Amino acid sequence: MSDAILNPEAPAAPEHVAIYRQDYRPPDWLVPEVTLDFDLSADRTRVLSTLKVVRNGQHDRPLQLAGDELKPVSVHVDGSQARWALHNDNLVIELSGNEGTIETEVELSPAANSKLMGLYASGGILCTQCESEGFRRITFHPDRPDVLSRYRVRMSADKTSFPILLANGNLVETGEGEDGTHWALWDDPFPKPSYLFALVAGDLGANRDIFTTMSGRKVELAIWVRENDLPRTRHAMDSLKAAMRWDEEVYGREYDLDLFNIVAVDDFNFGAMENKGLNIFNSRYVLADQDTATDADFDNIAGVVAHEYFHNWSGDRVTCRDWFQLSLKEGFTVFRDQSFSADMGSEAVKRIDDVRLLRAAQFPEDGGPLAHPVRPESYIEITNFYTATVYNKGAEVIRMMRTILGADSFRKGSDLYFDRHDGQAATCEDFVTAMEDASGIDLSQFRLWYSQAGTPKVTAHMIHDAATGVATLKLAQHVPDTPGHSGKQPMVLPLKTALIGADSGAQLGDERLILLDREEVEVEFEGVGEPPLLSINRDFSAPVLLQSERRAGELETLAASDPNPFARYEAGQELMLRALIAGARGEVIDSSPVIEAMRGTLMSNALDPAFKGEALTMPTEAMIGDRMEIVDPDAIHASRDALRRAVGAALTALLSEAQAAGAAGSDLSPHAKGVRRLKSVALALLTAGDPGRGAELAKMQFDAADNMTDRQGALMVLASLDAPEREAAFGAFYERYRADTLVLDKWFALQAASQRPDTMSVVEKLAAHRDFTLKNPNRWRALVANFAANQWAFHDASGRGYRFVTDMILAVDRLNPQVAARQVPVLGRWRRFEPQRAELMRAQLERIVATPGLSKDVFEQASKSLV
Ligand code: 0A1
Ligand code: ZN
Repeated sequence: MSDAILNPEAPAAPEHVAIYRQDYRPPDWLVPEVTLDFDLSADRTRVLSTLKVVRNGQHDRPLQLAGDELKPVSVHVDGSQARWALHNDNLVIELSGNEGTIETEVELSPAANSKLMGLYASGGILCTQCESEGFRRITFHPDRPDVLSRYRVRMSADKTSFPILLANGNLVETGEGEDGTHWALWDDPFPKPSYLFALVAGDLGANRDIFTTMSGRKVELAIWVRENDLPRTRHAMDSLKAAMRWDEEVYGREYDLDLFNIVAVDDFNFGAMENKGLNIFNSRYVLADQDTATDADFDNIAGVVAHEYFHNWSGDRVTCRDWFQLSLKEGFTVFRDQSFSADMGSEAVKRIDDVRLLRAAQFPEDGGPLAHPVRPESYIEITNFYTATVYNKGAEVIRMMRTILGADSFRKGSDLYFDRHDGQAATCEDFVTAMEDASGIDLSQFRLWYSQAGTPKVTAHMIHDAATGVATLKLAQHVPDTPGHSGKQPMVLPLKTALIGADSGAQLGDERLILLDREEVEVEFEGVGEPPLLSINRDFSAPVLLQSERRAGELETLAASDPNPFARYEAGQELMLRALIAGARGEVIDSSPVIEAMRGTLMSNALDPAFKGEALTMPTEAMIGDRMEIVDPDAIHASRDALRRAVGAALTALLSEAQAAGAAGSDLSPHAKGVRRLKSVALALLTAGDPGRGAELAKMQFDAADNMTDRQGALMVLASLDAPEREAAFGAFYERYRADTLVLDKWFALQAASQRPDTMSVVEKLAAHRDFTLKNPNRWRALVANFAANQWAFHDASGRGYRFVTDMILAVDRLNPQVAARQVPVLGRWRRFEPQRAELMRAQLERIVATPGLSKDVFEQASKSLV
């Protein structure tokens, strides 16, 4: 029943309209105060909202409150029934004065909310996800990030089912209600946009701790999980405290509330969410112990816990003006979490991992139909823009500013940014301006990193004049065209560069920071006595594709002796890539340079095991494909397999030694993690050389493991073998962990990633397995995303893989469009493949676009991929 006085028939929703950055207008109405009253239950939740609204500037436009699948039960303005109308889900209210109090009431069913946006139920817990536009699924509201309000939230629920009631800010009061209910009143003193609102109601236990801030304030910390998961929260708590301390020491940022809560839920679309004072996490980024989590899981937990915590300043205290500015908080916060993780472990290994991710996820995006700038110009569905470009390339942009400014000026710039914009909704432009103002360095041209998409290509060519001792480095850049944008301007590319003596293997002079800011630049190095080798883009100081002529033996020398660990790693990878690409082109390759480089790495006393593990990891099949004009998955697979076999057979003794080493599972030091990493990398190579022996060794490693890293490493090797040990190990793993959701995801993922001729059939069977479900994003991705990332299997020439993934996208789209849409880009890469596969992929995209009732999320990704 509604008490509408004016409620004309709502016009049909406009189909998938695009929103443009240049259309930004400040909000018509501000909302200084929000009071919410929740009467919570899984099937029927009543939400009463009271908004204090104030006209913003001189205009006569009505108040527009966004809604998504909401039906108003009642609407009142200043206590009286109001004139309102629904236009495309939005509530439009004509207000005569400049202020008003708006009360709306709606009813929701959290249990029926399969999109996991707004208020939903996960395993008996009620929780919210509001970024980007989920708040409008809870109540009518302007729901845009530049409307900041103070929130007061009352929640009431059945005491037995929901003994714990949490929201943002401070707990003001609790009490008992009627019929076995209880209530809690929360107040958040910091004005915030609606996307940072959160509440949780559930039967949860807490791991509690205290953190004393740099000014001596005590903060109560709590990580809320199901009671029996409490023992698995220790690492997350340690990570949280380390992150809080680090942000004080490195950025001078102190936590601002008296309590900080983290809640873990099993059903969550992304990794975690930085709601003010109440972070909500996908349980995979909270729960870990030696027996169920790998070292990589532990590292990811530390990284995500830190990321969400760091958002308290870079996101919450200073938020985004509009969603085009998303990288303002995400790029900066990713950079902050990367730096934190580097400081907690090995800087070089962390950089290698981050660059690997950038190349695997962002470079393909930048080179494909969905390429967009770090600050996009338009979107249809904003959740499609939580991308590797906005996050990871955005982090690279911040990193480059720090490289150009130097650490001290960068810190002055971040201080100025936080001071100047505290409590505001800011823009990427504001951030760059603060950096300029603090450093005195002009970043006008540098701003192109925010507006030009595409990975710049850099070519390097060096000439050495032995007589004068002058080496001349000629550099050129080209920024490729991307959809809707051609004829780009040269960018500012900071390239850390040094010369290495070809004879001595020693660095010749100091490292230089070259700013390549025109199409072509020439740089001279003097006093170069011996033939120089080029060590360029060290630490990956600019996110570019580098093409450099290399003389015979150059990469080998750099891989063995470049004093910059990242550059050394790069030279080794480039050496492998050249062999792998040649092999995929059908050339007969000499594998001995790769074998000798790997032998050198394995025998080195100077390198730590973690670095060795990285250096011995061959580029993935996808990465090889990214470097080829046309991707032929079968040829790439054969080439990589052949090189792995050759290495495994040639280095058996050294690899066996590395595989036999081990570290106590309870030891989480960087060294112990490195030993385990190297152990499983060595096992994989050994197995390539001798599959029979490999199967035995892997099964032994699997059985003897006292930690998940060794166990999963062994199972990963077994997954691609045809041996009785494979079935035995997978069976044992399933029996042991079938009740553990997160570990069972690994069981699905490993099979989906296996490199066997029957992987497709196995994956199809797994989609019908009783433990598979479309409703849990982690489980769906464990199977579908891992399969789609398995280049050789997914790109089977029959097109069966494309059909399967499309079926899964369409099936999950009906429940959860965000999960579905994130899987579309793998099909969108069709132009990169040989014509038959390209056609088969395209046909599936056509099929998606033609599907009735498609979400706008999937529509945007699929239709843009076809253009
Ligand atoms: N701001 C979060 C990311 C996030 C975005 C959307 C979500 O739900 C659809 C959830 C989380 C972060 O960067 O961690
Ligand atoms: Zn974030």
